[in-house]
Amino acid sequence: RELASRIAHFARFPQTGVSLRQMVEFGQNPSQGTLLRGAQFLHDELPIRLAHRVVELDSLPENLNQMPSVLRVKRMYIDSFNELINFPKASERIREAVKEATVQGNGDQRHLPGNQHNPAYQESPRISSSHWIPSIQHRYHYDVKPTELPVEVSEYNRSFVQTLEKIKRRHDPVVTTLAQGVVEYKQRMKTQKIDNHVQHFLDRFYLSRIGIRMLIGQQIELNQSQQQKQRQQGDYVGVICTHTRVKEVVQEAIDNARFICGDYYMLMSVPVIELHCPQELEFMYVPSHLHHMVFELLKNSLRAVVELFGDEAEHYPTIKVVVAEGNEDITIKVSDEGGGIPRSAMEQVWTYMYTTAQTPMLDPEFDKSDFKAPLAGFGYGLPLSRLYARYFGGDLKLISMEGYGTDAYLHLSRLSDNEEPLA
Ligand code: W6P
Repeated sequence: RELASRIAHFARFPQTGVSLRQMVEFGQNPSQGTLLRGAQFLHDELPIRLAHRVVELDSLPENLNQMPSVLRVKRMYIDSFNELINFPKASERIREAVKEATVQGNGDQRHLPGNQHNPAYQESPRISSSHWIPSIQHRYHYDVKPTELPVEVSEYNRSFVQTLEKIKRRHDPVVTTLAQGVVEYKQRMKTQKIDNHVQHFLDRFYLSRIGIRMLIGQQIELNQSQQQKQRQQGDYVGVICTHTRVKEVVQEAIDNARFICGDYYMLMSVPVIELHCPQELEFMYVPSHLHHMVFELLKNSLRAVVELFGDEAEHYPTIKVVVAEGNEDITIKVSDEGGGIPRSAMEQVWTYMYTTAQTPMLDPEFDKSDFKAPLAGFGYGLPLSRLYARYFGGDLKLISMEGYGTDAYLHLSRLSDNEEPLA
């Protein structure tokens, strides 16, 4: 069909990675003209990324790619792909206006990296100079004088953001839908383990999803702060905070995890979590990602400790969080004395496995209001946290002493020049 060949066509283009630094440089006090360039970049880039995912879903083994849940997810990607390629390109008038208002500097316009070396991409008629996003050194040369822009520019931006919001919402249930697919797959295959091939597919798929949602979220946020005429709120550029205060975010994660834990196990006394962190340490990051990862690690440690010592214990061994500041990395170590993980089970920790205890949540008849989410162990927390870490050039590692406890090392790159990893 025509659709199939369009998807195949877009999937032949390489995906273009963006670094945290580029996102920040692009998003600092963007004018409507800059936002339009962002919209044009996403208008080109998102269909490529979505097409790659559709092709990957199709090339899953026969017994997987025909499962209802997998087909539902594929449908979402195809619908969003269609919406984007049917979204009109900015009109000649709009593009001319933005180009006119652009102060031409020394002509050294820069592209997002990656594609300029790819001959296929250069042949593509979709690429025009308006696709280019200036880097910070050239920002002021290329910035746009907002007063000179016709209203059509902001109208176009607003309409594109609406499309992005719709797409983002459509894809909200992707993780749970695919998780349901994994459950069905394991039932059908009568196995508890998931195939290495499937594991790698899911890692790539979810990593790609993190990237797509980051770019979409950034464009939505930048438009909203521009519309509300508020200067950038404090240190925020979209969802990125240029001065993320590590101690503050980690302490917040500690408080939340302890609260959830006490509530879940109905504890008299919740394990103490000690934090050692340089008071003033800050770096460029997405605070919500940082919170998510640390919160996830702490829930695992709390669960291990409470389950080892029982929910009636008066005292638990303290969980220790140490934050270290290096030149390349900020590393957050979470240490618990929760008995550790057998070496043979280490690999399982990173696989996407919904254990039987969690299946009720995936039953459509199941009453969510009755359900008590397990403290940790939906099976997705750790592998997804590792993907969040890797997305900006970090990593997550576990070292365990069976019979004693576990150390989790969360490495976060502070260089912020790492391009998005795009498999
Ligand atoms: C455990 C198992 C685990 C996973 C992740 C982080 C901490 C811990 N502790 O016992």
